[in-house]
Amino acid sequence: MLTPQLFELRKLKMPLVRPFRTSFGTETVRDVMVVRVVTDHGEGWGESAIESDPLYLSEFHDAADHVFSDHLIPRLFASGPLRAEDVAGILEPVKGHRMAKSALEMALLDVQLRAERRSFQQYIGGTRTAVLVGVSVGITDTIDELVDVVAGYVADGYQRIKLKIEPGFDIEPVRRVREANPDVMLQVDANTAYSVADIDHLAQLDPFDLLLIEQLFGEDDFLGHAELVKRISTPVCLDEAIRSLDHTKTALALNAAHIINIKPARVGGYLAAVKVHDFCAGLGVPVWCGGMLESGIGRAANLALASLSGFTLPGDISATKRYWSRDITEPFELVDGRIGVPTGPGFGVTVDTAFVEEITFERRELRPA
Ligand code: OSB
Ligand code: MG
Repeated sequence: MLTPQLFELRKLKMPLVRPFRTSFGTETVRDVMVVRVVTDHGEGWGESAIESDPLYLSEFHDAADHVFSDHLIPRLFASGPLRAEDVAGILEPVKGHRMAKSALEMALLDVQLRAERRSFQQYIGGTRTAVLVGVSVGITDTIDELVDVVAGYVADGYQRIKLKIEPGFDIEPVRRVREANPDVMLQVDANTAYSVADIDHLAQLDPFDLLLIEQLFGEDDFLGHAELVKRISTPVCLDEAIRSLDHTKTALALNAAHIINIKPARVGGYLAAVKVHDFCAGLGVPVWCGGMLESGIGRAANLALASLSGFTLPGDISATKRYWSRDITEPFELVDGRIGVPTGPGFGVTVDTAFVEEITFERRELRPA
């Protein structure tokens, strides 16, 4: 059992090596929110994956500041000695805020597994030593630029490319990238930028042999996606819609998706993510691990998660140099299109605390009242 003594919340400024443009905005410098917990059994790190603005999902940094200090962390302090497995239940009375909850559970899982000298991969029963990964490519000013950027990633060894699309940047970019890369595994992600009125237009993507199309419509539009499934031959995948195991069950019961993108933070944590994986595996539904442009902390955990056998499609878990010129942990490298799964205790990475201190622009400490 662990007794948390201190939660330290930090926001870090991390410049991306290349601006990342999606249908909801462009990021050039990412504000990364990390949590360090100190307990009677040592300390651990978690990452929230929350964005600065509520443009991907409703959670955003200023709201997280408030919910961490006034609602979530006080409940953990008040609960008495706990295990990481108890966190979701303790925080359950607080509605939503799943990414914030995930960061806290993650930090405590890290402590607990380090104390037990077990890796997160061992704990969840992941089997692969390295996982096949892809790269998520942002919208560019011109299609020529997109083709060049994709060529660079293919030259790096990525076998799966995801293109961000939006109205006005969809069929032609996909056509050109497919022509230049006939054998690459190709998929697209709209981050909710379309509506059911666009289905006939989007069906023009069918000839390009896409692995999947991700979240075309609104996060709550299960019926719209079910309509899409009927009218398009490309497999349909959901991202923003999948905020819990219940959302997953709903999506699959309504035939609103063939494939599920599992983002641990979005479903409330890594333990919930394993449950979504298990449920999908039981139905033979393919899943893959999404990414939130995480630092090495989140990426380490995502690699272990993606080593579970049901993750049959490549994840958005790219090598460090695709995101950062310098990360806050040791870097991850791509070898033959794969990245090795960390094997050390906890999430298996060492946080460079001096560098973290250098790039911190906000730091708060929360202690028991
Ligand atoms: O929709 O998958 C998404 C990044 C931020 C928010 C949403 C998404 C993404 C990505 C990045 O596509 C994937 C990655 O981390 O490599
Ligand atoms: Mg997505």
